[in-house]
This record gives sequence, C-alpha cells and structure tokens, in this order.
Amino acid sequence: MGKQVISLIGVPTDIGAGHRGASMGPEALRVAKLAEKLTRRGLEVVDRGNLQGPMNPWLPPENGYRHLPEVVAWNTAVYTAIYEELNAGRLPIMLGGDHCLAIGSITAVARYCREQGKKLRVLWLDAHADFNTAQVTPSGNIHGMPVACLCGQGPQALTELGGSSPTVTPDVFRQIGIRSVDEGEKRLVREARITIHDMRHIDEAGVKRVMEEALAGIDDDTHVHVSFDVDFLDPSIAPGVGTTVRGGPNYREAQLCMEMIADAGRVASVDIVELNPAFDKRNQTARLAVDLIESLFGKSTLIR
Ligand code: 5AB
Ligand code: MN
Ligand code: MN
Ligand code: MN
Repeated sequence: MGKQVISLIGVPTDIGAGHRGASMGPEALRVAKLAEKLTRRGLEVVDRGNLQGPMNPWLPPENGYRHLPEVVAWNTAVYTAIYEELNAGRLPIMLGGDHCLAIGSITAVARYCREQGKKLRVLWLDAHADFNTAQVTPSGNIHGMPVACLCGQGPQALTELGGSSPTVTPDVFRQIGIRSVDEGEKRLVREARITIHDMRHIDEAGVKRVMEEALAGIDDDTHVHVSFDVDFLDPSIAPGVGTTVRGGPNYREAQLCMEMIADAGRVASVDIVELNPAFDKRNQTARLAVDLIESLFGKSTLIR
C-alpha cells in the first residue's frame, strides 16, 4: 500500500444554518495551516479547492425547510466530490460549511462502503443530535436535520440523494457530546434508537469509557467516518460557532476523544463543520480544530 493521501475539499456555504458565516470556514481552516500540519505528520495532502453552489438567499422556511433547493444543490456537489475522492483511494476531509453538508458526504461514504463490502461507523461529535424533521424543527434550518435525512426521514431530494432511502441504518451512528436536543427531536432519536453518548454520560463515566463504548466493534473491515461539528467543544475554548451550548468537552477531553479514535486506526473520511469565523476571535477556534484534527491523525501527547 502506498502513502495515505488526504484530500481537502472546501464547501463554502452556510445554506443550512441559522446564522451567516460558516461559509468562511474552509478558508479559516486553511489559514490555520491544516494542510501544512498534516503534511508535517508525514501525510500527503492535496487541497482540491472549493466546491461551488448557489448563494445564500437568506429566506424564511417554506413548509418546514429553509433553502431546500439550495441545500440539495450543495449536497449534490458534495456527494459527487466525496465519492470521487474515495474511489480514487484518497481520504477526504470536507471543510464546511454547515452541517447539512454531512448528508452529501455520508451518502457518498455509505455508497462507497456498500460497493466495497465495508462496514460503516459514523462518529458524530456534536452538541446537537441533528435529528429534526419538518414537522418538529423549531427553526427550519436543515443543519439540524442531517442525521434524520440519512436515516430516511426528510424531503425525498435529500433522503434519496444516493438513489434510494434510507441511506444508512441508525445503528451506524455513535453520537458523542450531545447536550441540546429539541423536545420533538428527543422522541425521534428514541424511536430510531440512535446511540447517544450525551454529556451526562461523559460526566458520569468519563471520556475514556464513553469512547471505548463508541469505538467497540470497529475492526479491519470498518470504515470510520468522523463528522466533527465544532460546537461539540465547550464554547469557552471554541467560540467560533453559530450555535454554542455550554457544558461541552474541555481541551483535554476533546483531545482524548480524537486520540482514542486515532488509536482505533480506521478513520477513512472526515467532516469539519459549523466553524463560523464571524463569531471567532483571532481564528482561535479554527486553530483548535486543526490541533484536534492533527490528533485524529496520530499526533499524541503521550510520552512512552
Ligand atoms: B448543528 C436546533 N436543534 O434544529 C435546530 O449545529 C439547532 O449542525 C441545530 O448541530 C444545530 O434548529 C445544528 C435548535
Ligand atoms: Mn451538527
Ligand atoms: Mn451542533
Ligand atoms: Mn451549529
């Protein structure tokens, strides 16, 4: 096997979010030297530039969805690009952009896994469960709906982005860091039986045990996709997001999550989403995200 090639794919849009600014995320991650730092880790990195799509028209929701046609357009571009990278044997890192884009990336990953006969595990690092539907959403913002769409609940254009629905079964997900789930959304995640390692669980059991649970069952045939919503992190260390929720993992807890995922050895695709430079201070959240991604690819503070 040759050297692992990582491809960075910028997706500069905030089309699914409730605040403008996540469209600046890809450039902030580049300014924070994501490519350089991964290269320094001995990885080969190609930056494939940014995908293109419609402008954000900033309209109110229609039938429970904001900007649905634009969300479909962006996700179609993501789906095509990520699938192409995977097929070429590269490891795609999607630089978001808001979290609605995980519909496109994970639909591509799911198709790739099906064709390769691989098992899929999605590690969803987030403050939110992102399992809203048009019926229960408090906002109409589609960045709060990607997990539901991937599990077959949502508008057909998104649930069938890959040709058929559901794109994945709920058992592929392990959600970590969750601390804000809307009332109607709670019922839906319970009904779907999504495995949620919420902050209460992390408080009580600690990151080590929670991550052992989330990583259990991963083997050589497993494709691990990490969907890293930057609002997973405590806002005191990561202010650069549109939807902060206090009580998230601190610096060392977040590092340990990434280090343990790295140790499991099967990371094959990544989303970095919801970084919003308009809310950031001197790009600190972008730099923290890059630091954590370095750990996800094997940087360790371990001395032995
Ligand atoms: B994110 C909220 N649940 O649906 C909604 O940042 C927030 O991708 C969604 O996790 C947050 O509007 C979406 C209140
Ligand atoms: Mn999210
Ligand atoms: Mn979130
Ligand atoms: Mn958010």
